[in-house]
Amino acid sequence: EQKPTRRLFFACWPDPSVRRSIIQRRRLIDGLSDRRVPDHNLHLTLLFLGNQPADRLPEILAAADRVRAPGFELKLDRFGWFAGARVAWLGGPAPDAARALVAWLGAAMAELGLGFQPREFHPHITLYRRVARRPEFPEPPALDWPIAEFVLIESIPSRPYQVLRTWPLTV
Ligand code: 2AM
Repeated sequence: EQKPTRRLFFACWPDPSVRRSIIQRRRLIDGLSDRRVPDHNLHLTLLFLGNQPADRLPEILAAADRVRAPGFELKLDRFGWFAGARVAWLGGPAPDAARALVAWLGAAMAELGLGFQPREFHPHITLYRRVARRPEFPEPPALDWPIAEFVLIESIPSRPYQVLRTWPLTV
C-alpha cells in the first residue's frame, strides 16, 4: 500500500504587478517552445521538497512558522537557460539575505528528517520548458522585486499551483 504524498516547494510568489512585469519581459523571448509556463504559475523556487508524506505537512508548516529572516530585493536582470533541465528563465544574482533564507529553510526541513535533494540556489523564474538548445537572449530591462514574504506551494498535475501558506519576512 502506498502512502499519500504531496509535491511541495517553498517559493517567492509574485504579486499582480510583479507578475505583469515578468510577463512583459517574457514577451521579449516569445515562442521559445510550446511549453510556456502559464501566467498564473510563474514563481521563483527557494527550496524544492518534492513528494513528501502527506502526514508530515503540519510539521513542515510549523517549522516554517519558526523562520525569522529579513526581506530582501531580488534584481532579475538576465535571461538564461539550464542545459540539464532545458528551461529558459529570467533570473539574477542571489542576495546574501536570500541565501540565508534558503539555508534556514533547508536546515529546518532537514531537521524534520525529510528526504530531499537541495540544489544550489540560482534565483530564476522558469518561463519556458523543453527548450532544446541555448537560445540567443536579449538583455531584459532589470526588474527589482522586493520580497517581503515567502510561500509553500503544492503542485498537483494539470492544476494551477496552490499557495498553502504565506509567511512574512521580518526580523
Ligand atoms: P525549475 O523551474 O527550474 O524547473 C516546481 O516544479 C518548481 O520546483 C519549479 O520551479 C522547478 O524548478 C523546481 N524544481 C523541480 N524539481 C526540482 C529539483 N529536483 N530541485 C530543485 N528545484 C526543483
